[in-house]
Amino acid sequence: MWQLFAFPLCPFSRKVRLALSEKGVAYEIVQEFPWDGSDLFYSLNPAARTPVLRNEEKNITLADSQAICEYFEETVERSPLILGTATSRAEIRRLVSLFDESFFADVTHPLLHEKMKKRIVLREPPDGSALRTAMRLVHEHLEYIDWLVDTRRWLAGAQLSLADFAAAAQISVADYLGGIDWQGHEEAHGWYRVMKSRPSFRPLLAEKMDGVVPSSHYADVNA
Ligand SMILES: N[C@@H](CCC(=O)N[C@@H](CS)C(=O)NCC(=O)O)C(=O)O
Repeated sequence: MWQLFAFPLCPFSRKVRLALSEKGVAYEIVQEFPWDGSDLFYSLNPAARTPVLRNEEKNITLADSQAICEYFEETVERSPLILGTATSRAEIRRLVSLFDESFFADVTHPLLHEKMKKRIVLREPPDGSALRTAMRLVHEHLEYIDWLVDTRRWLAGAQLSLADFAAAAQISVADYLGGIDWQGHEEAHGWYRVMKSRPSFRPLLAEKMDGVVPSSHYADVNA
């Protein structure tokens, strides 16, 4: 059995959870907070970041969400998520990296820092100006998703892919933290509602992070 070392609001762990679930790979969660991790977690990933995936029987430890997703892409045939021609696969990887890096840096990380870490770890009030900047930048990312959805069936092209799950994972954390305003982003909103209603998404929407209350519409698949 795979064990995923993760905490509920880690967007990279969410991306892995969605991919594992789509591929039908069973796993159990070991709750781990990177800022207060166990000796085992730090020994498994000296970078001290979630997600880490461990299979003790097979003596396999994987770290970094993209390395983990690529591992299962290569070892599990069911539900390919990096698929199509070499050009299509390059486009999927480009978008995954855009959401993992730019969306995270512009939106998810500042929201996590101001609304989660300051609340439960640092015991400091959030910085309003950092939150306003994140709320401004989220519109630019949602505008780009509007454009993608307007011109393609799914974010990276004709097929559902890891790009959709990487984006939805980041958005779901931002939405939990009240950082998503869909006004003026009907296309992106419609796409996210479809993502949210997939069975793989359900366990994420049902889960809460201790000490951080989700936005009122977060778990509503119609909102
Ligand atoms: N590129 C890595 C990024 C992982 C990452 O940044 N994880 C965050 C949590 S969402 C973390 O562990 N940060 C360290 C900390 O908060 O102390 C991946 O895709 O897995």
